[in-house]
Amino acid sequence: MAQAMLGTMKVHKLASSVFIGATGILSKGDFKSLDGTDLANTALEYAAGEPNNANNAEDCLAMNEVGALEDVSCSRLLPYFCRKESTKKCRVTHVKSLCKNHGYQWESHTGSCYKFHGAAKTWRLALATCHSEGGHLAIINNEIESKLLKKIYKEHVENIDGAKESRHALIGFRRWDDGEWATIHGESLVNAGFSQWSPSEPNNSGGEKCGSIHDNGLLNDAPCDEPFAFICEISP
Ligand code: 2F8
Ligand code: CA
Repeated sequence: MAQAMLGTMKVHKLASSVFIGATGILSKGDFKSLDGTDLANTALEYAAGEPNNANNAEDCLAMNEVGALEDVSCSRLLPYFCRKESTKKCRVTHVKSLCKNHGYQWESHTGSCYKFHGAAKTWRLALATCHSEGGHLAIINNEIESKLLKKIYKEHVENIDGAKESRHALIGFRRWDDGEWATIHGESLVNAGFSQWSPSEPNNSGGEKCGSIHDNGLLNDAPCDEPFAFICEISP
């Protein structure tokens, strides 16, 4: 993998480092890949003196032009690589194994798997938690998925711990700076396939820019900085 990345960097004449899919955002210094693999147990080659957590502000990993790793600030602007499994069959196999490893439940009706996190977190930390498991905050793409998440919510409501309010759980949409509500993948709610707000929502009660699912399966706007339960999804 690293060799292929180095080859691509050469072709594109990238002299600087590139971000790789691993961070220590959730637990400082414990670098994990985006699918949750603990990098402490992996043979990695760091550049000399790295990781050094300079200014106590380096929670992301980058690879330099000779293939060695260094920790860098997540706020830096660097090139990056994306990877997508090549065939649908291959992606499904990969996803099913991720789901199993991280305690997600596979749902044939939607072709995704889901995990209800009862230990409440703010929207941003919930987003990072789903990413660390190889998933994303759940996105509702149709009524079937809304009903399914409502059912999952009901099954786990008793496990909610530390939430500001337990009648809703955070999912993957928010109001962006242009004022529009869109999913974490940048699609409008209508284009994503589900835009039904719960009655009287969004009500921006006390400043609410983050998305949640109400216990009736419909959408709510919720405060970004208060802890709530949340639902992650892994999809092929
Ligand atoms: O469902 C109505 C209302 O419920 C809560 O406010 C009492 C939610 N806020 C929090 O949970 C902090 C609102 O988002 C929701 O509109
Ligand atoms: Ca609201």
